[in-house]
Amino acid sequence: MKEYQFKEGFLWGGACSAVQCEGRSPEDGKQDNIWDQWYREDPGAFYQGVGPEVTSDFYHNYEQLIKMMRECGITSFRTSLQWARIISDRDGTVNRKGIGFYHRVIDALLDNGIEPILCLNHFDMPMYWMEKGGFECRETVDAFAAFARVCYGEFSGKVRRWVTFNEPVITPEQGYLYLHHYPLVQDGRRAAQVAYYIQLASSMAVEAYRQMGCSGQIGIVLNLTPTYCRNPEDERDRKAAYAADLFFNRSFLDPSVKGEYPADLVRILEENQAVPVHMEQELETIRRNTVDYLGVNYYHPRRVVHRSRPLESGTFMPDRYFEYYTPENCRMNKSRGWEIYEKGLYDIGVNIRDHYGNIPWMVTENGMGVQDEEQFLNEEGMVEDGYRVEFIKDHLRWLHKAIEEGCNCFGYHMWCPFDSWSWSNAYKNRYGFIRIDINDHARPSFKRSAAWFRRVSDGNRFTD
Ligand code: IFM
Repeated sequence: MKEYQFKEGFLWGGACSAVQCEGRSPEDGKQDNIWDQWYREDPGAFYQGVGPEVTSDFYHNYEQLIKMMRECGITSFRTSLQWARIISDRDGTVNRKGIGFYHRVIDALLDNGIEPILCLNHFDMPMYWMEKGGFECRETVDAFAAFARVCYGEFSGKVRRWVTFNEPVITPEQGYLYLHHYPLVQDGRRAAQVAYYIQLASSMAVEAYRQMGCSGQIGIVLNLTPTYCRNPEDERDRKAAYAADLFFNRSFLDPSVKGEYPADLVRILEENQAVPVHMEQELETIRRNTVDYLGVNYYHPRRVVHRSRPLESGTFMPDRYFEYYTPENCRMNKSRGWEIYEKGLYDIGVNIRDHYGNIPWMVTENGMGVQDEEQFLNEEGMVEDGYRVEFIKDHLRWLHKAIEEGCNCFGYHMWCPFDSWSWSNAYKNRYGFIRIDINDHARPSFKRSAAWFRRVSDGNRFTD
């Protein structure tokens, strides 16, 4: 039997986002965000027509869920602050009731011995800014920095770890290229502008944190997806992987950690007349305001090969430079259609160690979404999710090896401690240690994996 021991103080916990757990709950004056709007326009776009109305009902049920999370061994929890719950309009009017809700959540977390980690943006653009163009509009960037200041002013006395954006690449990628998120646009140039303004907004939020003299740490959460090419002997395949890495990993990793965009990414954007509108002073803000730490969301690798024929597309798409392929015999999480490749986590750690100054980082999301979990209910009504325990162990082994080899990882968070709503997939895939019955939100229940995670967290170790 092998024992995997983690260092004292290693963070064991979980993450969710405001929209995915709170429910719309507009009774405190929350304004609509893009998810509320999209659901109103097209409920059929959401799995089984389930929209953001109720989600896990955390807004009403947070005390119970927080207590249950602690019982699962969760000692730190990341959620996000909904911009549209805290700020009511484009004039920046602060909604005291929204602020009050987040104070109550933070206090409940602290009372239960859970460290809160707050994220300022998790895909939840308020409609009052979307109407102006969202992150295509420079004014939105200033408004985001102002929102960040309000949040630090209110909560930084209680919260020591902050995150500017969760998975910032998702907005340009899914909202402006691949038609999976609102506003469902396909335009490479607009995507590049949105990506640049989100990076600027993140850097300005870091700047504000330091200007206000907050004494904790501020980071960014990136969904780093290690990119592997089919044939490393083939230069065309290596180039394909290099380009995909530039678009989907380094577009935020380099400016956030090094303060600079990769020269080759800039060259590709120039070749495609897709360089965003920018000012020298903004680039200076990005240069000067790099993050204190990095959050890494890891689910699956990216497998690419060189293009066999040119992409036929009216607009500039990153896919001009590569094609996807699925290796034979790879293991898949069939519910999600995502490859399971645990070593990717180790490769990420080594890359951060060797190319990004070994900046402190933590796994901010990892997890296994499983469809139709009802089939695993035992006679007592508990989900027997041994597959989840195996999934986590397989990833932790590689993480442990990375740490033994000098990688500076300080924590591991699961997505998500309780079942949560997932964008257009709604409640299709379940991730939690705690099951949410969407017909009876008041009766969440533990899955088998909950007790296992509690033992890992209590002992700071697990055994094979
Ligand atoms: O639900 C999402 C989350 O919002 C961001 N990371 C991946 C999760 C699972 O798909």
